[in-house]
Amino acid sequence: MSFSFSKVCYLLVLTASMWACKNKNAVPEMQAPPPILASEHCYSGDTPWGEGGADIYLADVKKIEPDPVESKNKAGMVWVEGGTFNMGSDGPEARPDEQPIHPVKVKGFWMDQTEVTNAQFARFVAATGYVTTAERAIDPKTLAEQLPPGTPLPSAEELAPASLVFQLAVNNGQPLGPADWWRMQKGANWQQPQGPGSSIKGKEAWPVTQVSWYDAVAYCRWAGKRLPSEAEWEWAARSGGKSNKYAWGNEAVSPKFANYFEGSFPVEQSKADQFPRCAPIKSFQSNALGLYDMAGNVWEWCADWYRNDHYKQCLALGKTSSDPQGPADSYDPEEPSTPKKVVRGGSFLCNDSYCSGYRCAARMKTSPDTGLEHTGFRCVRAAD
Ligand SMILES: [Ca+2]
Repeated sequence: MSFSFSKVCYLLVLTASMWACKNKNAVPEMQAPPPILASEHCYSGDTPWGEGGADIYLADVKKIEPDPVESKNKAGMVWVEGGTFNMGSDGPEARPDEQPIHPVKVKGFWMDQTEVTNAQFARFVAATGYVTTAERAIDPKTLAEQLPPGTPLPSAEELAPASLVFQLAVNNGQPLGPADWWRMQKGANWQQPQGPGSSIKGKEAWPVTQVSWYDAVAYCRWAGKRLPSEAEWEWAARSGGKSNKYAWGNEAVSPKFANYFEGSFPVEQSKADQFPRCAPIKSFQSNALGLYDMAGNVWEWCADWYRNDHYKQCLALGKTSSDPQGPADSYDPEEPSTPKKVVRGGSFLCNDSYCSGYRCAARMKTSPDTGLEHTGFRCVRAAD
């Protein structure tokens, strides 16, 4: 079973239901899937790292200058030696977008040992005055581009600054979907992740959340770093490409390994779950490279666009992909109108009955303008 989500998706659910009420016979047309890319577009090596997306957000990201001190700061980073590995999975739990396994080579790189914390992000905001996506009203032009043609736009009130907050779903006997456990909360942002009244006070060592992909890239620019490619992320989670299922090995998930959802997702959380939401960084053992929370806690943005068929295209190249940077465009058949970036590693909401996103090979996708309570990031930096 897969999971994907975007702020637009949530609004689409609302607007589509309103549309259906008003126009019983009118159903918004979905865009046709884009054509499959020719293999030469797979792993386009000349695509600049982390480029692409909505101009309105990228314009502010590009204003961020690297901080001269931060750009030389390697505190909290480890060197990840490069190498060649089999990316993806063909195990019994492997979802179609993790297949087929294909050979990938990555150069060595520096990587943050932990997810970026609230304290780190606060220093970035204090230094730059950056305003995150969730703190701004939703841009109607960007929204319209992601909705099927003919879909009416939400009202100005619904476009007010907001972000997605988790709530336990109510079991009503009907199939449950993400709109049952995500709430679009006005005023939710990185400083008040559950909305007005919540706070990050005392949570300086917790991962920053409610940050969009653009916010993550902006932070990286300030820190003289970048987001990892999806291949770098998986290589690192596997402690240098090992074939283990999880960052800790092959033993089944348990509270000793990661912050995940203990209970019956999404309706009941076990009282024994020590961390019902985020956990402070380094609450669980690191992997063999000294990287923490490469499984669970918060999903982590990668630089790459998401395509469900990407690995098929990579294998079709017939050679090892070298420092791949993802496809040139995005396609998610579950939400064909919405371009998405890759997120990796799973979160405090994953468990084996649902997404098991803490497997090294598990892929997930989110639209780059979406902030979520369970999504953050970590950064990497090239060799000196
Ligand atoms: Ca994580």
